[in-house]
Amino acid sequence: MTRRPALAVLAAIGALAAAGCGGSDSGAGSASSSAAELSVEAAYMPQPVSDSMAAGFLTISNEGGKADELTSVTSEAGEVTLHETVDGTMKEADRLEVPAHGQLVFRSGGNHLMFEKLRQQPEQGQSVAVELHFAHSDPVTVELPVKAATYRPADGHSAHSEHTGH
Ligand SMILES: [Cu+2]
Repeated sequence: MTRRPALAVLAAIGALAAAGCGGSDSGAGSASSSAAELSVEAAYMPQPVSDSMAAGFLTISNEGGKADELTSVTSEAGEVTLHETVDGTMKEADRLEVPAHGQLVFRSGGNHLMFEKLRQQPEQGQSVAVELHFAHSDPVTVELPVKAATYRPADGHSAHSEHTGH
């Protein structure tokens, strides 16, 4: 009697390894010259109108030659989830890509950080600290200054209606 579960397991591991890093070039190892190089700018939180919920926006730039992924955001202020807007409807995202030589942009009407179960309602002039966690890069801590509820960065527009569905 022969048993072959070991083979099946090996095949599964092989498939995982192949799918793991998404890159078509080089695989693991000596990639120090092509790692993601992340920086964050334009972070802010419009002063929330709700005492338990708020949105946050920022831009993550990647100067490096390798893509990374934002996998989660944590904050002492409350629970944070990633939301993306697809065809005008927002939905929670497990992770969002930061493309090589590109940007992951959170802005009104598009991707946003969703704060829920806030311990206290942030007010203009305060700031909210968040920690960004990535698939490959080290975590990055960012302060989101709380702006007026009507604050819009240069090309923003009407943000409020999009959160009435929560
Ligand atoms: Cu949302």
